[in-house]
Amino acid sequence: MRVDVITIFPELFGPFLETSLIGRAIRGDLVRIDVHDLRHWTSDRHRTVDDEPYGGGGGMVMTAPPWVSAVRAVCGERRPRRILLSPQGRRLDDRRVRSLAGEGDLVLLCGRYEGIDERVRELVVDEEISIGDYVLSGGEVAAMVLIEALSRQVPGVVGLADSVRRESFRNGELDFPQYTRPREVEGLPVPEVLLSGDHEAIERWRRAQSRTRTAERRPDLQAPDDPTSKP
Ligand code: 9WO
Repeated sequence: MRVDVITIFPELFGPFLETSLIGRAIRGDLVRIDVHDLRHWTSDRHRTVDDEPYGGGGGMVMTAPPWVSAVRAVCGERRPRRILLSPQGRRLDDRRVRSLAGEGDLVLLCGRYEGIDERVRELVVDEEISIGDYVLSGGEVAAMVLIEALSRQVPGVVGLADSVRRESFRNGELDFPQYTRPREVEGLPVPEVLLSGDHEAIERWRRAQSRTRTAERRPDLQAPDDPTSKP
């Protein structure tokens, strides 16, 4: 997988791309992530990327020319999917993550200020994605969310034990409760069944917990392999 990110704050991505799972994936050439400074594609002395909105109303809007030049330069001869992170986008979920992971190359556009000139969308954006219904100060953190979720779908990035555990979410169910040592925390014990050594009983308990939790907390999640669930 290859991802190019365009932002006016490339330094935000440094530690994120060096740390843990993603750092290892990049060093192992499983994913390639290049971060580009939008200001590189400005031509004035102050490297300006924003201007006042036509029609007034205050705030600043990102100007189209640097974006158009940057996206075209980063794409070169390639035809990557060009994604703008914004609250106006389609909501990201597990299904979309997996389908994007199969897309191949992506270019992520991270906006700032009060918005981006609409012609950027018309000229160099294929799709807008939101990670949730809230406004951030820019698209960078949303891009990191997308990169992290996508990287986990690349074969070899996540270990086997974890990838098996992930199946529960793929089936549309939440994780069961987890416990580790010590046996007791401030009077709270570990459920007896987990200490029993009865692996079938443990599996049944975990499934029941997952089901109850999903029904209580996220009734909107479907469980396609559960014949008692709604269509
Ligand atoms: C800022 C603002 C301030 C006053 C009134 C309205 C306003 N809208 C915005 C705004 O949407 N700014 C955006 C900041 C411009 C594009 C990049 N920014 C952004 C992306 N904020 N939040 C996201 C985002 C991206 C993905 N998923 C959730 C939020």
